[in-house]
Amino acid sequence: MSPQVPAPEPDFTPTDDVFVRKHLGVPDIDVADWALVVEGLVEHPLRLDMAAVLSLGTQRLAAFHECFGSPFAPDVPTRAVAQVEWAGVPLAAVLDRAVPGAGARHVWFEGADTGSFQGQDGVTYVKDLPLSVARGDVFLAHRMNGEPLRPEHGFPLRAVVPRMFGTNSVKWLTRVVLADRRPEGLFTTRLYNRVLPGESSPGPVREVDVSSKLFVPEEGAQLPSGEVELSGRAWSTTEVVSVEVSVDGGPWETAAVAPPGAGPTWQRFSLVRELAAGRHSIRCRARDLAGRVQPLAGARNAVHEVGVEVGGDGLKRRPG
Ligand SMILES: Nc1nc2c(c(=O)[nH]1)N[C@H]1C(S)=C(S)[C@@H](COP(=O)(O)O)O[C@H]1N2
Ligand SMILES: [Mo]
Repeated sequence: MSPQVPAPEPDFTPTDDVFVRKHLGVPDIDVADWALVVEGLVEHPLRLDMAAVLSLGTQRLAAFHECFGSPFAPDVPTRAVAQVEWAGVPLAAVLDRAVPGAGARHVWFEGADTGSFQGQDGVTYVKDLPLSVARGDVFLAHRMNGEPLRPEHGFPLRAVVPRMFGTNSVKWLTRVVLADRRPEGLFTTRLYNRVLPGESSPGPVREVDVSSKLFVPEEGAQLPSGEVELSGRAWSTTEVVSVEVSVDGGPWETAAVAPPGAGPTWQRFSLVRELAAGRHSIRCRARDLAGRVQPLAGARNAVHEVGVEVGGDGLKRRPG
């Protein structure tokens, strides 16, 4: 992409359409009783109520948000992706106050949700990141798309880890622990681990894969024949440099891809294409700056395919 092309304004998924994931249910939290505790290997353990969090200042972060999907079906694509404008404060501002000790290497994030999962009782939702990664990337959000976080999205405060799968973005955040080791647990060392291409042993599910999704037309759409705009979004840990579209298993055609934004946002792609009457399958695949390409099948980020029906002359475009 030419550097002269200005980055487009990010587009956001309406909150009503953002997917919701919860392993242990939605905890009922009264913000008046809530606090974020920061402890472990820190010089100054903290207990921050919401006023103290707000006193750190409020910044915005536009970021795509993608669910990894079931840890029991690691090769099944979920296509659960959204883009959100978060408001909150970088974790670094909190860590600057707590001052991690010399031995601190890992940051544990604990949610207020507890319960049973996969037959195990008394489970808490805990995730962790290396301290250097957490300090650089983690954002603590109390607002989503211009309104306070809704209960199901982590009210009153959640972690957001840009360019990592949603599983890392701990909701209902109540405790941050600085430690010299990773936490053993269902969601850290047992589930949500995978072997990446080119590696021999499993590691935690963190960075997203290169991926793309067709937004328009949707699966099952009825379209008039003629020129149709095929469009969607593509994202990765780095810039998406190309998206190709294939109709009915035909050759891959190069779509127009918007330049990347300054932050961790997705990129729009589109291709205008003539479609004759009949049923068609449309697929898209993205390639990123690191040379990663979406596989055709058998992986979480396998190419997305939608089936559409193009009518003959009788099918008119529906109003609205
Ligand atoms: N405390 C807590 N945080 C959590 C989860 C959870 O079950 N409990 N689910 C995770 C998963 S798997 C995803 S994909 C995201 C989803 O965030 P959302 O529901 O706001 O879209 O939250 C993550 N954070
Ligand atoms: Mo998820």
